[in-house]
Amino acid sequence: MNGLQDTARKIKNMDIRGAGRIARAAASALKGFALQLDVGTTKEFDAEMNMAARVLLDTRPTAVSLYNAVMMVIRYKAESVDEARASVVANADQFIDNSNKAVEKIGEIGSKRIQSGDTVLTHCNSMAAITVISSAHKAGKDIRVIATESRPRCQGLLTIAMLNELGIDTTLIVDSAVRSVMNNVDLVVVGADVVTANGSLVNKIGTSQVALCAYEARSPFVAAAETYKFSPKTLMGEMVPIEERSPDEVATDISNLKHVKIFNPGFDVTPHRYIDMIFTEVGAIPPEMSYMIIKEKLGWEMDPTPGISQQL
Ligand code: RUB
Repeated sequence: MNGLQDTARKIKNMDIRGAGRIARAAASALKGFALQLDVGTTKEFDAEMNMAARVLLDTRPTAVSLYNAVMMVIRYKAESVDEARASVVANADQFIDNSNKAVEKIGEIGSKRIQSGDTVLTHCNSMAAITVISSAHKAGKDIRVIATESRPRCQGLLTIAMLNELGIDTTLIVDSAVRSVMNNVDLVVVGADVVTANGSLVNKIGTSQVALCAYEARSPFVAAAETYKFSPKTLMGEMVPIEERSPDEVATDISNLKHVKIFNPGFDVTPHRYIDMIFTEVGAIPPEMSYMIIKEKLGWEMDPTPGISQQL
C-alpha cells in the first residue's frame, strides 16, 4: 500500500492539489496498487481495491473529481484476478488520458470567449481556468490577467508564476481588491471542485464573493469544469461537504484572545444564477444544463453495477 498511502498523504497535505490533479493522482495510485496486488481470488482483489479506494476518498472531502475518478477506475466486472487487474489499469489510463484531453478541449472552447484587449480575472489556481487563458494567449490575443492572492493558502501565487512563465501580462491583487478592479474586467474565469445538479459551483473559498462582484458590475462570470467535476451524488439529493481546514492556515496567533475562534472553510458555493456559462469538454453550457451532463456522462448512480463501487 506504500505508493497509495504516499499519494493519499500528498493529497491530504496538499502537495497534490487542484481537483483535476487530485483525480489523476488517485487514478494513477489505484493503477499502481492493482499492479502490485498479490491475491488469489477476485473476492480478495475486490476487497483490497475497496480498501484502497476508501484510503483515497478519506483524504479531502469536497472535490467530487476524486470520487468520480475512483468510481470510474474501480468499475469493473471480471472473472479472474488478472482480468480485474487489467480492467483497473485500462480504466485508470483512460481516465487520465480523457482528463488531460478534457482540459485541452476546455481551453480551446473557452478561449473563444476572450477577445484581444480583454482583461480576465481568475481566482485561486485552476488548471482548467489557466488553460482557457493560455489558449487565448497562444492564439495571439493581447490579454491581461488579474489574479487574486486566494488566502489563506495563497494558491494565486502559483497562478501568477504559471502566467508569468507563459509571458502573460499579470497583476496580483489581494482578495479584498476584487470589487475595486471589477469594472475593468471583461471576463471572470474560475475552476471547479464540484458542479451540482442545479448548476451551482463549489470552488475555492472567495469564489462566490468574486461572482457577486462580477454580477453587480455586469462582468461575465464563467467556470471551466471537466465533466467529472459534476456531482452525481447531488442528483441523489446529497449536499456537498465543505472542507473545514486548520485554523493554523490563517496564520494569526489568537491564543491570548479567549473569546475568539477561527473558522477556515476551504470552499464556498456560488449559486447558478451568478454563473453565465460553464465550459466543459463537451461544450459551453448554461449552468441549468448540469443535470443533463450528470445524467448522460455520469449516470452510474442511477444504474449501479453490482460490485465494489456500490459500497463506497
Ligand atoms: C483548488 C481550487 C481549484 C479547483 C479547480 O483548491 O479550488 O479552483 O480545484 O482546479 P485547492 P483544476 O487548492 O484547495 O485544491 O481546474 O486545476 O482542477
